[in-house]
Amino acid sequence: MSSRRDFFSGAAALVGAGLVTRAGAATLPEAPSMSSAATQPPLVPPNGRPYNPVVTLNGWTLPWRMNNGVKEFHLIAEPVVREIAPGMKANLWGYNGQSPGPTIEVVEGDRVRIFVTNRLPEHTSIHWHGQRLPNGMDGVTGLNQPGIQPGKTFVYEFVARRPGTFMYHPHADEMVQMAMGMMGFWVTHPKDPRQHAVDRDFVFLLNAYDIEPGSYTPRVNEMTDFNLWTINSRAFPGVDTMNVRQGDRVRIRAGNLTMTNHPIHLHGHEFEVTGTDGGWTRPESRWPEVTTDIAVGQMRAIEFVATDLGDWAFHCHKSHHTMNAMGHSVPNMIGVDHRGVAEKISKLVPDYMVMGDKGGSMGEMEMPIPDNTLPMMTGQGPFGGVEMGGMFTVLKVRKDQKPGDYKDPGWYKHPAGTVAYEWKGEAPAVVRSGSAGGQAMPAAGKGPEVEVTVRKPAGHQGHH
Ligand SMILES: [Cu+2]
Repeated sequence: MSSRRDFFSGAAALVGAGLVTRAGAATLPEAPSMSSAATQPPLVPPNGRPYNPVVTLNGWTLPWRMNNGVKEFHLIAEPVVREIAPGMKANLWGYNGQSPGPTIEVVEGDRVRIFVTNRLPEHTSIHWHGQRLPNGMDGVTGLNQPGIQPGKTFVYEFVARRPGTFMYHPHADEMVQMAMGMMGFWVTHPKDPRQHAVDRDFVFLLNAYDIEPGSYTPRVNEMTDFNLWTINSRAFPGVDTMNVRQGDRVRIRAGNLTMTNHPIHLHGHEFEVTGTDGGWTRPESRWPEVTTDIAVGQMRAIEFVATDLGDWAFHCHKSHHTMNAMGHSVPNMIGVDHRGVAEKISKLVPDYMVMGDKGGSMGEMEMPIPDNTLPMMTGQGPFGGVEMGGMFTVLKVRKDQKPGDYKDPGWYKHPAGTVAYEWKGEAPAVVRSGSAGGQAMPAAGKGPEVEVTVRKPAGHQGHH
């Protein structure tokens, strides 16, 4: 029988989280399962060595049991239904009820034993990306171990030797299993909790799916043309915000398990990259940034002090990664006055959609979309449509966000006189130069014509 724990917030049900089993050593540890895609509060370690727990955006940390000094976890690879954002669910493969799977948190030097049960219709394995471990624990099917067949359980055991930021994912039918959402985050905390201590430590994976509008299951043969760019398998406005207190030292750790790079950009603050795949960066190697590129298979930890109050955008800077699933071959209609035309075409082609003729502002546009599909650009802010999707969320810096409180404080209330405003005075006539400009260069290959054009009558504005 499963026990139900209450320390997780709201209606989120953590099922079967018995941290100590009745029967003891000879049994499998229980495998807690998460039914909610909401961000769960940090799991304060109930036993073992102390550490400062992380917060997984739209995710949770896997409880463990101690067995003669060994931290034992139980992962179940299985089909899951993941809410990508309100209004859209996806049939994915994941671990313990969700995709990504739960975050695993251990302490440098911990001996760790992970039981992996396969409830998928094909074999799998887990590779502990970035870890120092015995070769036979590295999880590459065929190279380091046979695949875990459906219905079977394998045991991985190693000492978490190096503190830092890691990921886990299958090394078996990889392209399919990762395109279906099989992945998770791993943090090995330093032995001394005062080392690298921060006030808030957020973690998530960058991932991507190819889900046709109106359908539920990713296409798994996709190599480049993904249409849903997600933060921990959530698309904006489904990505929870990162809520911090003014003056907090904040760390954000991201791992990239998509097939392309993501220049991750933070507004309002400069950060430093304090951790990479290989561990902590040396302080003398750091420089300030507002964007850092995270390549395929990489992990990055960035840190900053949240000095400035407000709601600050945090997003991938590839603009098509902050949009949700869109059709292909959409023509650019900027400058085309199509008033009345769209309506006529819609009668002939029901799913016809016009890119805005004034810059494509679709955030405010009402158009019919298939069931189980997110609008391309959406999310309501205090001033209207945010016109974003995909890899986008908000860092909320507040004076009164209590330590340990991760609840959304609502929208920022801007002090009077600090919001951009509309100019309502006279607009002077714009004076433009009538010349092409003295610096204008003749077109290539037109050299001999220059002398000819000199003879042309005054007033001609061609080449000089
Ligand atoms: Cu991106």
